[in-house]
Amino acid sequence: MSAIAPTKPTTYLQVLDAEGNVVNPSLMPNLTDEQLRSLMHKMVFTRIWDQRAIKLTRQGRLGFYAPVGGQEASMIGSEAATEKEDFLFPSYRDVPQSVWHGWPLYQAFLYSRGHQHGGQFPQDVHVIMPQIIIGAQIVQTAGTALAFKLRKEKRVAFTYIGDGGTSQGDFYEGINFAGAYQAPAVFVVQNNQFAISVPVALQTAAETLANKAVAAGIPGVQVDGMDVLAVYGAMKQAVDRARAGEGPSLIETMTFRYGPHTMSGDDPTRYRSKELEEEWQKKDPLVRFRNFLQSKNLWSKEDEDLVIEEAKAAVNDALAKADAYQKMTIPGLIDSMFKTLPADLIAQRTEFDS
Ligand SMILES: Cc1ncc(C[n+]2csc(CCOP(=O)(O)OP(=O)(O)O)c2C)c(N)n1
Repeated sequence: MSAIAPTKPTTYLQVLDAEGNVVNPSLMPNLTDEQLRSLMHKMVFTRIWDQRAIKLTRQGRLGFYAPVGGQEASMIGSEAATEKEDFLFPSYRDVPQSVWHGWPLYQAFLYSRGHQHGGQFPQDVHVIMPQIIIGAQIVQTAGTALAFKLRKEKRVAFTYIGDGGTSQGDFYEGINFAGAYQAPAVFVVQNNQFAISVPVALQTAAETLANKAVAAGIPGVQVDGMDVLAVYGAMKQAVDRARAGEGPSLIETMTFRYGPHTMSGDDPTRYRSKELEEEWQKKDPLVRFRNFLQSKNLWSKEDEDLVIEEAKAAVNDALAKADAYQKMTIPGLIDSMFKTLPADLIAQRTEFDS
């Protein structure tokens, strides 16, 4: 026997197969029919708005946008297992979780356009502006979770990072800190297999990204990220553990983004094969969950059509509200930064006004 052995393989959780059959009944989360329908509602809504957002970006009506198609189960299943009081630290792709956690859609559109009001969250919405700096949100989550622990608040801080982000120093720093202080945090690694164009195999020699939790002394689990029930179940356990004072967890969701990295110019056909894309499209989270719900008479074509109409109307309303929102001005930007303006900014503002 060699004294130096490879890392232990990670546990992999799956509830539904690609056709929507239950393959692991013991992992089935405890959800009411209404909660099951709500997961489907949110996934369909998100798919429609994502498709619309892609078109709007092409028309120049939105600014920065990172497509989410394919990742709905990973995003919706995880956010649905949290409470409103829990604090979300999203990254640029995590707009759906932020909206389902309370961020008004029109503000997400303003954020996409670079308007400062997009990031001025309502007081009771516990979400911070999506992070662009890869990994910074992991450290912020660990710190916020520790604050909840010190204040004896039964709240959880949760966050998302991509596969590529787990190569960043902040990732190791944050999960280590959370582990050391047993802070109530949940870290979701959405492994969509590419960091822009770089595949996971070029990022790390780790067998799985969930295994990275081992060094931080926290539990790590790998989940079928195209299976909303598996994601929900894993997240619920992690959130419950954190709230009960049992410390942080890391969840790696195996998923795939169908679109480009962002709408700002990359072409996935230059770094991904058609076969790989087709292979993952066969695992589509909406198809399998729709099959599952229909087999239980919990979803119909009429239900789906209603959500599609609702989503289209919501996007139109949000867009109209974003269009009508007061345009940003330089004095407005300066005034919004401080309660009392410092002298140098007063001077700059006066110079600008004159
Ligand atoms: C600190 C830092 N370095 C580099 C970048 C540029 N950058 C933006 S997205 C990205 C790749 C991220 O890939 P991944 O973490 O897998 O997330 P995904 O977008 O696939 O969900 C990089 C390198 C950045 N935003 N921040």
